Amino acid sequence: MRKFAVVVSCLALLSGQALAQSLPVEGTVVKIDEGAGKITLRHGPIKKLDMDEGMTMVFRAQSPELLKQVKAGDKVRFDAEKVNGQMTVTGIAKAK
Ligand SMILES: [Cu+2]
Repeated sequence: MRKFAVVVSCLALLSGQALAQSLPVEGTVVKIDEGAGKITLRHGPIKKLDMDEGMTMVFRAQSPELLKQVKAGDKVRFDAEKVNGQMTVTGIAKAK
């Protein structure tokens, strides 16, 4: 049983890293507001959203689960899209 647990945790780690690499934007979590479903991120340029320079801004979280994966002060990688006119984080993971 112990061996099985080790294998499972390795898989979880690997998929976490693969996920982080598929997330194109680097940032740092400034603040999380779980009640409002919002996250404040300091981030680098996001060309597809016409942000040519880094900035600090509030994003809506696509799902509440996203906000449980990181905390204020974490360095992260994330992806964002404009959904119904609102800048929305669609994926986020703690960066190494
Ligand atoms: Cu921005």
